[in-house]
Amino acid sequence: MEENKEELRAFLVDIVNKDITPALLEDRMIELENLLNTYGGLVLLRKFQKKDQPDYKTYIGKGKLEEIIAEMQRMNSNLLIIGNVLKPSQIYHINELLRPIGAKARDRVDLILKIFDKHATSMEARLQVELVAIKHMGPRIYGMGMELSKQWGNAGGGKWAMRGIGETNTEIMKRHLKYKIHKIETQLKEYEQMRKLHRDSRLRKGMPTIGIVGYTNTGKSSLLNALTKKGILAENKLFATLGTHVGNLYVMTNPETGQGKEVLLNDTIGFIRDLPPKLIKAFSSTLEDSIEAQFLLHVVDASDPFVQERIDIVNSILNEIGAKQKRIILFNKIDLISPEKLQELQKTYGTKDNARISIKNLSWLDAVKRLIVENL
Ligand SMILES: Nc1nc2c(ncn2[C@@H]2O[C@H](COP(=O)(O)OP(=O)(O)OP(=O)(O)O)[C@@H](O)[C@H]2O)c(=O)[nH]1
Ligand SMILES: [Mg+2]
Repeated sequence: MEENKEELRAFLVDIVNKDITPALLEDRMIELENLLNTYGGLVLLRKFQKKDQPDYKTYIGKGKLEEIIAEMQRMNSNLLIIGNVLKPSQIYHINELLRPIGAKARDRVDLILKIFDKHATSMEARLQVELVAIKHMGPRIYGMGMELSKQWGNAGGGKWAMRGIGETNTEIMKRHLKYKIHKIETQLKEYEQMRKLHRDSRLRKGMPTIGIVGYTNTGKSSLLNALTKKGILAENKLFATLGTHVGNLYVMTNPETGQGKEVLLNDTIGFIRDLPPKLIKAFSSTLEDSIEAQFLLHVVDASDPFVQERIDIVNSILNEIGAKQKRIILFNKIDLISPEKLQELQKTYGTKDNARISIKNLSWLDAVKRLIVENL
């Protein structure tokens, strides 16, 4: 990607509702900053605008945008990150305004896609990212075609003739992208079928699958590693995991007879707020193993100041992808919270069907295994 070559010196802008609390505003900013850091950029300035109705043409209000562009030029910034999901024409118009100062604009989805692109290592994940990128960028390209045809049309006398050229190019582009989408979807179908075969064979063997889900960076991969010694990359980055990882775990189902059972744990992509449905859908085949799982372990970062908000976001995405099974919350990272906060969590969420864990201290391992056995 073109941006990888030059140092990214970014301005972050978030357009928020007028009634947002300062704490939530700060949380959104930190998350946006984390996304940019994960992608690999330097934050020069953070700005927000309180606005209930985004600007129709440029999303950010006109005056505010002019002010931002002038300041970006002064500070030699080459990237404007907008923490919202913009319409293709809006991002196009902002980019046009940024062109004279040699900078570009990206919205939240662009940024997440670029991170996905950077982290996709398996062939399947790469295909999924490519698919969603085309679906996301496609309308932008058509939008540009429309813009161009309008500009050409207004420029000279031959309005209809010139518009014709713009539309022809758009049509060619549309056809090309349609073909590309079809090709990728066919390839992805093969992976999906392979996965289904594996799932069916596990079912025949009576081996249950348990899905590990949760907000991004909460410790899902760390949990799988701790339980199965799988050695999956776990790092302090958003969306470190793309695609699925499975690990086997042997649990004792009857301590008296020494009888046990092998279960499969399934780790997958983390969730984040404002994730557009089409982005989730692109990963639906990898999420399928979780949707089909016997139950879900929902990993929550206990040290997060917005625990309930994160739980709600994950639950709503799970509902959206049709995961109906039982969800068991595991509060992770309890090494990072005070005994008072721990008590508070206990009071709010109870202890039945929930567990408190920390990957830094493995004394909880047996409690989690017990929870798994109880729910098999
Ligand atoms: N202090 C502390 N850090 C933890 C704990 N569990 C995980 N981490 C750290 O949290 C970061 C994220 O861990 P991951 O296991 O990669 O999280 P994930 O949920 O798989 O993240 P994504 O795949 O990016 O969605 C890593 O830096 C871990 O070392 C814990 O119990 N305590
Ligand atoms: Mg992970």
